[in-house]
Amino acid sequence: MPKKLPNDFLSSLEQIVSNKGMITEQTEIRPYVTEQRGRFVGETACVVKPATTEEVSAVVKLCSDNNIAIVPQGGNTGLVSGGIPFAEDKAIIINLSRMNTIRDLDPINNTMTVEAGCILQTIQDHAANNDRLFPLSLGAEGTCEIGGNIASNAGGINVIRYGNTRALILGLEVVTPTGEVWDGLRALRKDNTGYDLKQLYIGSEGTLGVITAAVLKLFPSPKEQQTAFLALNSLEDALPLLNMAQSMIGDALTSFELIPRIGIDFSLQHGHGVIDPIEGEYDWYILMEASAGTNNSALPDLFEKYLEKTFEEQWVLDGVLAQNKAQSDSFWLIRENVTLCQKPEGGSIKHDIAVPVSSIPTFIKRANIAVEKLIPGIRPHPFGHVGDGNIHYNLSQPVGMDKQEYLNRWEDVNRVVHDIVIDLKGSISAEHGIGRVKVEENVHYKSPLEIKLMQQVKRSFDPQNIMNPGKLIPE
Ligand code: FAD
Ligand code: 2HG
Ligand code: ZN
Repeated sequence: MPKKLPNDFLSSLEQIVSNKGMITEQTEIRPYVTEQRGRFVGETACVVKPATTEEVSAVVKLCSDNNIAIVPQGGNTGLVSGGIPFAEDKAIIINLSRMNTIRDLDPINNTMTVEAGCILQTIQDHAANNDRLFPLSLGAEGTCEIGGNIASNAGGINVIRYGNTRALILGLEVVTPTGEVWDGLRALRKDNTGYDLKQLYIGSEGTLGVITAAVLKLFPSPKEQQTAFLALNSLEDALPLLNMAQSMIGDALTSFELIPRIGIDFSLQHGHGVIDPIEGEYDWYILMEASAGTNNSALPDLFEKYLEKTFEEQWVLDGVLAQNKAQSDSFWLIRENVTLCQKPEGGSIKHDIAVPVSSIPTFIKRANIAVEKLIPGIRPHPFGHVGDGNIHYNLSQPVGMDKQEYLNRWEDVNRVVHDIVIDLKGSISAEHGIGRVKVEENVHYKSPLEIKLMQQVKRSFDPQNIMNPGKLIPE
């Protein structure tokens, strides 16, 4: 059972958010404390769902006065257990889902002001309906919320062109750990008036304050799009293929994703409506997309010339260029299923790593040898945003091995893989963040000075340590 809260605390909360904004029934609380990977189930006595910034402010002030910890939560799709409280935390969840108003869209300024609980897909659709693009895109976009995206500085499939969430935010509204409201909702592309506080909140994973609204950058919506599914001659050939794309189609390149054969096999076996676009089997594939913001651009010509060149150089052995939106969607369906279809294959030990793009083949080869030595029969499933140097180096259990016995090796395997990442001057978390699950690993690899500086930032924003304690940095 969750730790008991002070007697009158729950009724004071209810006075702020009314019974519509409170969940105290444990069976109803369960989905809010269960994280995506299914590895952990947390505990809380209460999920609060405020409907306005004023309500968030009042709830946080009440928590501060009573020294009760807070875990901010959006769509709860995070992959590092940052959005759920653990038993020892005695924390409440502030879930932002009811704050889902789009406050404004300014087509001339190319900005949109949204509340933290807006679902990412709703934001994308609203931008598209106004002939604009909000380019953040990831598999969980139908469920994750912009506040969660901002707090975790999400990446996704368009980073190569538009940057990660950090590059897409112009302003924020935040409730501080004492319940004050910082109105930083500036819609400016230039503002050089001191420390850029919004950048501290972006990627802070709920440890510095509760994000309640944001000003987002919009872009021209794509008018022409080219999507290709290519079978590589070798993993190494992904590098000249990317390099050539950047020099021949330049800025128009929006996605460059790596898919291994095992990912296609899992998707064909467990996914719905997945079709292998290329006859024959190859070890590695690239799904790439380019787009232009105007009609009748040079893009189709350039793309065709580029593809010819990749065949001439024999970097690509076979490939399909999507002829219409439906075909392009069918390529992206494979990519989506590559993520989802690891689950039915049993235990999967995950890594979300980045190395310099030039070191990707070395990383994958070295890691494959190391993990096979550790657990013979382990099945590497490296995929993802190779154009950003970001690989989800996920490892499915050997066929027939006991799932729990395999998952018990999680930390040993992480250490072997992360040692290689650090040796190649990479990062142990490219886009998913640190949350709860990578705190110790981060401390192991970062310098004590870097950890100390982060702790000083945390202390100066949240001296009481009530904002998502124990997440991101050690207490
Ligand atoms: P939550 O999971 O609810 O929270 C995430 C963190 O942010 C927690 O620490 C929480 O405390 C904090 N937080 C949430 N809301 C607020 C707020 N309003 N104020 C302050 N702190 C807050 N991630 C990627 O980067 N790239 C991908 O390609 C990608 N693909 C995914 C695909 C699938 C199928 C799934 C399940 C997940 C994927 N993710 C990906 C991970 C996840 O979707 C992102 O991290 C997303 O940004 C989390 O948003 P959320 O609303 O679910 O946040
Ligand atoms: C993706 O790119 C996500 O699909 C999820 O970041 C990665 O399953 C994973 O580890
Ligand atoms: Zn990803």
